[in-house]
Amino acid sequence: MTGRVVRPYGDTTGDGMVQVSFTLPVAHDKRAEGAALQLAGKMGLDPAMLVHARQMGDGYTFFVVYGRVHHLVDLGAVRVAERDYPLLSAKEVNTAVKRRLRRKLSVVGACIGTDAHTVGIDAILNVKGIAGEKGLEYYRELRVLNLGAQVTVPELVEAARVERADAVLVSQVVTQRDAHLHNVREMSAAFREAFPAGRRPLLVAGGPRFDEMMAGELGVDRIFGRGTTPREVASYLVHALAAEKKAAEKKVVAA
Ligand code: B12
Repeated sequence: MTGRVVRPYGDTTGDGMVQVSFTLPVAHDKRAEGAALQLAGKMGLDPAMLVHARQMGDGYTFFVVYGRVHHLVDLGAVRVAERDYPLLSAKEVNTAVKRRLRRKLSVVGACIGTDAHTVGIDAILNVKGIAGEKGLEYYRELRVLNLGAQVTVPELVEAARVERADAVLVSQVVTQRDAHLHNVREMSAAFREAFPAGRRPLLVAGGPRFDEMMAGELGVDRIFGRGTTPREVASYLVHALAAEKKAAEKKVVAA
């Protein structure tokens, strides 16, 4: 995917039409609608058409605006975290864990901070799974402890120590005031302090509004975003732990 330039599509190919929605702190009247169009114009929508306006409680109005942008998207300049490991079946994951670790792979998961949105982490961990895939509990060679919601960082570190966790999976759904970023940074710093280098569990964060490119910045090994399936996570764990084990063996040989 290099060097291809595209425009948004609305009614006809390449017409540049987009739809945006936002809320302004004003009661719904003609002036509020004008204010919405002024904002859309400043955002580069020209022409801009107001297609929906609805008062949201006292003094707030929600708007949907449809309009043309003149920007181009350069597909060659898109940067995303692409999957750089093979997608394995449950059977292949179990076989790989057995062969490479010769014991069960221990996973501890939680939703940290004040976040109580457990549906995402449950979808990854619980047998029930998501999108027709079973969760990690289903994998015979994985031992999973799901701590649930509103787990504190010290509780998580302690559980990881008791369980001898190979991987710690943390979910963050609420992003108000960048809570997800602060919580993950705090978590990764605590694990670095509590475990010596080379003994720290693999740290994985997930949630719908993470930028998957931010793993390094947040101090975790991997970030999974919207629409992640359990199989992707299980395959990653096997891949990452095998790579770690290889690196450790190389060090021993070199010493
Ligand atoms: C259900 C829900 C709730 C339920 C949660 C029940 C529960 N047990 O989880 C309840 C009613 C409790 C709730 C409460 C609140 N909610 Co709510 N909630 C939702 C809702 C409708 C759906 C979330 C969901 O279940 N998605 C389905 C799962 C499967 O998707 P997912 O979380 O993205 O998970 C997938 C991936 O992200 C990824 N993933 C997620 N975690 C992890 C972790 C790892 C390790 C990995 C590998 C992958 C991974 O894999 C999953 C499977 O694909 C969303 C809106 C929406 N449509 O998303 C709002 C939403 C998340 N809630 C929101 C808010 C504001 C709240 C409240 C603050 C409301 C209030 N004022 O009280 C409270 C906060 C409570 C708290 N302390 O956290 C906002 C968050 C806004 C923001 N920017 O942060 C949202 C976006 C609604 C909105 N548009 O305003 N909520």
